Parts: sequence; C-alpha cells; structure tokens
Amino acid sequence: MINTQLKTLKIVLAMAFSALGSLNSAHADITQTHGVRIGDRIVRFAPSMDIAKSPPPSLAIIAPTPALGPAPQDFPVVPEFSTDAKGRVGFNISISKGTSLYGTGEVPGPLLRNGRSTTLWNTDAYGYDEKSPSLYQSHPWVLAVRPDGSAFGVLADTAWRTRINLTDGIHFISDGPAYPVIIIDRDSPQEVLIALGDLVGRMEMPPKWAIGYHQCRYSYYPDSRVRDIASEFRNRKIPCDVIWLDIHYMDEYRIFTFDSDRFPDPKTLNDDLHNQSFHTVWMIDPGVKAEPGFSVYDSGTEIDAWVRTAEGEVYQGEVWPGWCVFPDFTRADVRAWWADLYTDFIAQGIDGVWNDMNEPAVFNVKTKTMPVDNRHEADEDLGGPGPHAQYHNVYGQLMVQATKKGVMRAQPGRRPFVLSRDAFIGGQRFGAAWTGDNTANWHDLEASIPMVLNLGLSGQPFAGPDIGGFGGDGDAQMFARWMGFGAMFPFARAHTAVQNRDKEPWMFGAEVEVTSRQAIERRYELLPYYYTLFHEASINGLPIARPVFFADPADPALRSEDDSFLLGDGLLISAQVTKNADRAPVMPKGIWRKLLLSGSTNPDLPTLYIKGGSIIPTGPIMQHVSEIADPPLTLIVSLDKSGHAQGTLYEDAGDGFEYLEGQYRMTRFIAKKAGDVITIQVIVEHDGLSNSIKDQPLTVRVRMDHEQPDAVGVGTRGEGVKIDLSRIPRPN
Ligand code: NBV
Repeated sequence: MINTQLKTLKIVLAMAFSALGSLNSAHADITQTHGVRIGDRIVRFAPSMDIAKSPPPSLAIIAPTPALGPAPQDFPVVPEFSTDAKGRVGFNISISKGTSLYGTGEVPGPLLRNGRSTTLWNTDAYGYDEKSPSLYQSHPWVLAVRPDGSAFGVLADTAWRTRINLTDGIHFISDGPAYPVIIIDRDSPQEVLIALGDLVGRMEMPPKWAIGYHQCRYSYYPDSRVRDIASEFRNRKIPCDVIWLDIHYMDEYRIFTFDSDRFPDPKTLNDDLHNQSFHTVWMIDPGVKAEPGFSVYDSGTEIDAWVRTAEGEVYQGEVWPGWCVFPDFTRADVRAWWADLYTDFIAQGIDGVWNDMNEPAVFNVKTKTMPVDNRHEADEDLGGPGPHAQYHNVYGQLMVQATKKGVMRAQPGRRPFVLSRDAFIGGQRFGAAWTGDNTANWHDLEASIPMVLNLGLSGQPFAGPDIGGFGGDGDAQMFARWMGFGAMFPFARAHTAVQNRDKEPWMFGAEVEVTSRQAIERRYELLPYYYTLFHEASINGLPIARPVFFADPADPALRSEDDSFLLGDGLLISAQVTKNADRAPVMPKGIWRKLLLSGSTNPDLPTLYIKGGSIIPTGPIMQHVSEIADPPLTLIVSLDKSGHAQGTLYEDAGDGFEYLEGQYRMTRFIAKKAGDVITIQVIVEHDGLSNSIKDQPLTVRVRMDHEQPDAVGVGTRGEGVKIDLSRIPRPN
C-alpha cells in the first residue's frame, strides 16, 4: 500500500516538475513519467520530457500532435514506466475492478481481453488458434471500459515487437528505444474510438460494390472456371458482386504477370464479368522473383529497391516463385515505383487488389520472416535507416499504402479497394482486413465474431473472416451457420484453401444453398443501412459491427457477449455459434423486436433484432449492388416506449469522389405515434444529388409488439408516410 502511494507520489512529482520543464534529460530515467497534453483529455506520456514533448517520428499518428501544455494534474490514467533486465522499455497501468479490456487488434479468441496476452509481431499464422502468440497485424492499443461505462484508450507509439499483457492491469513491454504512450480519456468507449480515429486516421468510403458479397477460392482457374462461377451465381439467383483471383492466375507466381494458358486474355475476362455486373480483385504479393529478365525484378534492381542484409547484400528469401527479393517499402521512391507497377495491371480491367504474404512471409525459416537485422534505408520522416526489427510491423502497411496509391492513379476518379493480410494500427486508411488463414472448425467459426469486433475496436471497421474457414473442409451444417452470420460482417467473403473441397454456396447441397442465398439476400436487403454505416465509419471511425455492450456500456452483463454483435446502433445480430445451437443471447435492456428479412424462420440464420427507437432503411433483394437504379426504400420502424423512432440514410453515386464535394444525400427519418396515428417524417438534411426522389415510393413497416404483424403504410419520400392503426385490421 505504502509502496503504491510512494509510486503515485513519484509520478505526480515527476509530472509537476516536467510541467515546469525542469527534467529535460536526454538520458531518460525510465522510472519517471512525464506527460504533455496533446488534446482535450488526451495526454502523451513518456519516460523523458524530451520524448513527451517532441516524440520520434510516429508510424501510427497521422497529424502533428504538438504539446499544448502540461498534463492535467488530475488526469485519471498515468502509465508507470520501467525497464526489464534486457533493457526493454515497458509500462504498467493499473485498472479498477470491473474494468473490461478490448482491442489489441487481430486476436484469436474471445472479445474480452482481460487475462490475455498478445505479442505484436506480424506473422504468417496459417491455422492459428487461441494459443498463437501473434497473428498478421499489430495494434499497440487497448480500449478499457470502466464499470460506470466511461472509458480510456492506451496507444503505445512504437512499431517494434511489443508484448501486451492484460493479466494484471495493462502491461506493455517493447523492444527498441523508449517510446511515448498516448492516453485518451472519455465518457464512453464510442468517444474513445472517435478520438482514436482522429489520431490514426479512418477508412475512406469504399466503392459500393465492395460492400456486396464476395466469392473467393485459392484459386479459381483457368478463366473458364471464373466465368462458370459467375454464371452459377446469376443462374442460381444468389447475389454476388465480386469474384477473386488468387495466385494461380500468375505466370509461375511472378507478380504482375498472367499465366498465358490459364488467363490468356484477362482484359476480355474482366470485360465480360463487368457485363454481368461482377467486379474482380486480383492478388499481389511482395516477393519479387529474383530473375534477371523479369521486368519487375529488372526495374526494381535499377533503383536498388531491395531490402539488404546486415552485411549489405541484397536479401533473398523463398516464397511462391522460389528465391525472391523484397522491396524496401520504407523508401518513398520504392513506394512510387511499386505504385507505378499497377498502371498496366489495372488496365486489364482489374477492379481491386489483394495484398497477401506481406508480413512479409518467408518460407523455410523458423522465424517465418526476414532476419531482424536486415537493413531498411527508411526515409527520415519514418525514422531513418534501421533494422528490419524496427520496421517489420509496418512493412506490409507501407506496401498497401503504395498499392492504394497505384490503384488510384491507374483508375482515376474511382474509389480504390485493397485488401491486406498484414496491417499496423491505422491500416484502415489503406485497405480492408480479413482475419487470415482460419480453419473450418466450430472454434474458429465462433471466434470470427470477436475477431471482427476487436479489429473494429482497434480502428479497422472493414473486416471479416474467411467465411466457411480457409483450412479444412468443414461440413454442411458449419458452412450454413457461418454463412448465416458471416454475410452480415462488414467484409463478407467466402474463401477456402487449395486442397479443400469446393465451398461455393451451392456446393453443400440444396438446403445449404437455400440458407446461403437467404443469408446473402439479407445483406442486400440491408444495403442502404450498411452503406450509411460505412459512411458513418468514414466520418467518425466508429465500427460498423459493434460489440453488444455499446448498447449500454455500463451494463456489466454485456461486457463479454460475443455470440452477437450490433450493426450500427439499431440492429443486433444474434448467431448460433455452437453445433448444438444451445446458447441464448445476452440482450441489452430496453425494447428489441425481431426483424423479419429473408429466411426469418431458418434456424441456421442468425436472429435479427431491431432496437426500440430505431428506423432501419432497407431495399429490395438485388443480385448485385447496382441492379436497380434508385431502388425503392422500405423503412423498418421500431418505436421506443414513448412512441418515437429515428434513423438516417446516406446515399451517393456509389463510386467516385464527388461525394467529398457535397454530391451526396443525407436523409433523416422521424417516426412519432400520437394516439392511433404513426407519422413518418422525411427530412432531407443535405441534398447534393441531382436525381429527384420526391415522388419515389416509400414503404414503412412498423414492427408491432406481441408478434402482431407489421403495420404497413406507403407514401413518398417527398411527403412521408402516415399510418392509422385504427384502420388496419388487427387479428383478434
Ligand atoms: O495465395 C494463397 C493463400 C491465400 O489464399 C490465403 O488467403 C492467404 O492467407 N495465401 C495465404 C498463401 C498460402 C496459404 C497456405
């Protein structure tokens, strides 16, 4: 006790002294804590005042964060720095009883992270399980929710290998030099995430097609097989927007090439798929076959683009094409060269890019990656030349940053879509994420919900797993269930490994085909809502799939619920994640009515609930996101106990950047019940689109209590809708 008080006194004294600027020692006393305010209730702490005031270049923070003054004396969270026997710098933050911990990025296991540890070291983690210490991405970030629902966030501003241990409070320990720690203190977890978005950046609005359903396999080839898959989707009337091309399209795995037998004419293939309203995403890995005469190798060699060993030789590691060299993405000139490579590639009619193996993964070495003493000639703004250990966790992200730039340059005026396996905190700025090589088993099916949620709680809203599991076959029941709720994730893509059975939605028999179709149809029915949530995430950084405790952060019963998740604030998706379907959802307090969409009586599909007080905009089932121009809108209304509800709808062209100049429409719907009459008012808050929707029909379905049928009314978007319940025949 006395010890703790002494420690606290020491920290407070150190903070007071440092506020006076009297502890500017270059040689940090690692047991001291110095803090400066960098925002409203945001403090940057460090073991020296120099670092707190002018930290080294950050690989996480996007904008300058100058010191605005001393840390407030009463700031509630203060890290306590220390060094271990190896000289590694760590810090501790003690937490009060009942504080729940989340985030830490891509972690395999439950939502609640108290008692768990993870090592931030991006790793090719094929077939990972809960014991895997590191997956593909690293987020030096913890979100802590106190018993009263207030929250704070902890961001360790370092990309070096870091261990986060949450077994006794919050403990970080990191290789590399001393680093600052940013603490955000807020009244709710939502507000912490909004502040995190300010610091590390947000996802940009993706093209609308990327919000549709995606079909993948390792790999679809030759081109005729891709065409067959596309036709099957359309013939079987299973909605789908995107087909993926994995590594077998390449000429012996040489990136930016096409196998001339399997894909003799990729442009015509893409044109034909576009004519059927499909988009395609093609894979690019970082390893470049070390082969003179291969144009990518030659042009990279010309600018000396490759990562070198500690001894100064060009480093070679073995990956798919055999011996490869690896671009040094820490150099702006290398990123510019890499971006240029996409011009001819995208000209083949390719819509999006999938960056895989970018940890970077290297075969046949125990570490699964390049040596940590390899040299990067990093630009000064990133931190200057340094060993791979310093840049390992950002290697893939810098690659994706360059990829995104290249894709944008190659298709001007179109929104880029990039998916990456590797990421660092802030990765949402450059691409979407999937949770790598999971396995077709019930554990990974179940874990896919909390994995997506913790990525969202770490800043990445656009995420999803390989639906159906990457490794292994699984069975029909598992596939149906996984597709059932997987189709509801922000990123919805089924994928499977090369040796596995086919896993398209129709490959497990007629019953699973029906379930899959219904699951995917639900996504398209909810498209107006999804699109609105994507827009919201692009503005404020809030996740699209949210943990149930967001509905009531002070309710301890919700803190570890991860069989269910919220979409936005208004919908709750309750999945059955065990084979026996034997779990009951933990529901937030208040009114939650069942939402009836496609397949409402199918037990393999999740149960959807709409919160009292919400209005969810929905549309017709479409086979792809742009099947119907200006699709008619149906509002699902769930009144709260005082007879009110509201919701919003965001609309724009679905692609392009004109929305950033105001070419979008934001509509608010307000429902009020007075006596027997429910009035739905339509308020257009911003109208920057040229199409007039005033006369467009607007259907409203009001969910009634006690299993009564919906009260339905029809009006127009210009006039709104009135429903007189006394005129609607009611069952006795
Ligand atoms: O490119 C092949 C696979 C890909 O399908 C998967 O999604 C990635 O996570 N890739 C890994 C390389 C090898 C996997 C064994």
